[in-house]
Amino acid sequence: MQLDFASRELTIKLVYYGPALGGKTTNLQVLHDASDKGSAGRLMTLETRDDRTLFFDLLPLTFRGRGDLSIRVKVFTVPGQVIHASTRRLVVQGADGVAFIADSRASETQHNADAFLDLKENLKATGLSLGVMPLIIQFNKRDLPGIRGDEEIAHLASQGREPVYLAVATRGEGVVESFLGLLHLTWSALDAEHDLRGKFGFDSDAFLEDVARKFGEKRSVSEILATCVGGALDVLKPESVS
Ligand SMILES: Nc1nc2c(ncn2[C@@H]2O[C@H](COP(=O)(O)OP(=O)(O)OP(=O)(O)O)[C@@H](O)[C@H]2O)c(=O)[nH]1
Ligand SMILES: [Mg+2]
Repeated sequence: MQLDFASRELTIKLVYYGPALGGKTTNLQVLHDASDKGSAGRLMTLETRDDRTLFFDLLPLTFRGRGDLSIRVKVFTVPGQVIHASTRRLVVQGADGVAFIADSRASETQHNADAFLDLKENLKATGLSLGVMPLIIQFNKRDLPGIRGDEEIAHLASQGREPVYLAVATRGEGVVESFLGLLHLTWSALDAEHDLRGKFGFDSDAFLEDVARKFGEKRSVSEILATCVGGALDVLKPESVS
């Protein structure tokens, strides 16, 4: 998080992490297309000819909070291919929250697990810990054959504290839900740490409602957040994690 007192601008960094071809770039494209044009900046992507992310993607979003604080959210993706290990470490540096985009196909289970371990190690290398990082998990590609069933995912979700969302990113399903789940968790963690509400009178519930409207959502934020299939949406305080 960066706070510029002079311009009353707060910047947070969210990172989409996960195995190669899981759908991270697709998530950002959907967010870019769904958001109103006043909020989203240009989506920057750097890809090879076969659409693989080479360095990272960046989607800058700006929201005017109620009061005079403006919030910038920089959403990054890492390149999932194994060879880009050092780039992932650079991109994840200073992350305030992480969305892990998993591939739902049973055949990809090992790739998901490898990428999750890679996330954990890269966070550790940059002085961050997965234990206190606001994190959501998205099981993407629910439209494909050979996926792990809803029950299996619900069972997995019930064992962890991270909110889990199901998605078909190519159809835009579950994408805004995952993003709002992540923003909610990240915001709550920052508020608990820095008392943004006390210092700026910043109303995070109203902020999230505003963000949902910017994505053309008609549902309330609590309805959207409740689409997660497991995990907890309340925030662990850093001191409660050993
Ligand atoms: N069927 C299906 N295909 C998807 C879905 N989401 C993404 N894809 C496709 O999967 C491929 C990879 O998607 P990307 O978004 O480029 O994946 P990525 O995670 O950014 O991949 P890297 O940049 O290599 O890490 C593309 O052809 C997408 O169209 C989905 O929900 N269902
Ligand atoms: Mg990509």
